[in-house]
Amino acid sequence: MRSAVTLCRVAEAAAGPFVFHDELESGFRKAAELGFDAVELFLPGPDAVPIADIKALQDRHQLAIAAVGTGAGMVKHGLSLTDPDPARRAAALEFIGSMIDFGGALGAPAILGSMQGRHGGMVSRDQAIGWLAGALQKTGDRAAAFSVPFIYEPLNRYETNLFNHAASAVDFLRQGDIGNVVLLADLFHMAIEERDIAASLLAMGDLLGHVHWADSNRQAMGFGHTPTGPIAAVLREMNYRGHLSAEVLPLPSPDEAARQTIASIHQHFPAETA
Ligand code: LER
Ligand code: MN
Repeated sequence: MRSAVTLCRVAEAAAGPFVFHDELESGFRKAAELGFDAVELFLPGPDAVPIADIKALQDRHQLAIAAVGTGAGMVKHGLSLTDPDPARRAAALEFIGSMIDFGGALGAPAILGSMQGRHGGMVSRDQAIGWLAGALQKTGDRAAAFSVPFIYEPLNRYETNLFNHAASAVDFLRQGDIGNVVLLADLFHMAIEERDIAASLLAMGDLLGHVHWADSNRQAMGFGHTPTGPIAAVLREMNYRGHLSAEVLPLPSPDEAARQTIASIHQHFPAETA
């Protein structure tokens, strides 16, 4: 289990659930000072920051890249994998592919969150899920070239109507024969949708690949009312080795959100973080 904190440089996501929004140099420095193992990057696109610059920051601050988000494709360009227009779907897949290549060069997986889109209007549920499955087969293959998985994130009902629950996402990946794709457990979305977060994590089994370590109100873990003890216990029982990444609102300030995140990880994983 490794700790990570989010760094966002997407202007359209300035009010989003990311801890540090200032220059990458500052975000890397703060992450390192607070003792994080890694940073998760939310950038405008694959060419926003040269890979060599990111590697230099990693070397200077001794931080891994936990994952890279693809949501800029949605918030900047309005792209989604379930758009009724085939040209827009193709553009969405190409944007995600370029982010897989960008992350891959840094040894990091890419995440599909908001770019999964939703069904409705001209698009039936079966149609949207078929497009999503086809896209995930391709993104899983593309990520495999870098020996990293591709990460699919179920979201709460206000952000998608495709998959809101761990169990249905697990069935979807297993039945669709979708290889090299793992699931992201965002504990904020799960606090809205799941009956029992710990049981749902357990049901993900070896498909659990990444965790957004966020409390019920999307603040740092410990600032809301999610019962963290049973969640940490189940992650230990599963021998979870991925990241706990703080994709949370920068409240009451970015520094305090980051400090609380690290404190909660030390509190719940004393042996792993000793
Ligand atoms: C992205 O990780 C996420 O959790 C979604 O809510 C997109 O905003
Ligand atoms: Mn998330």
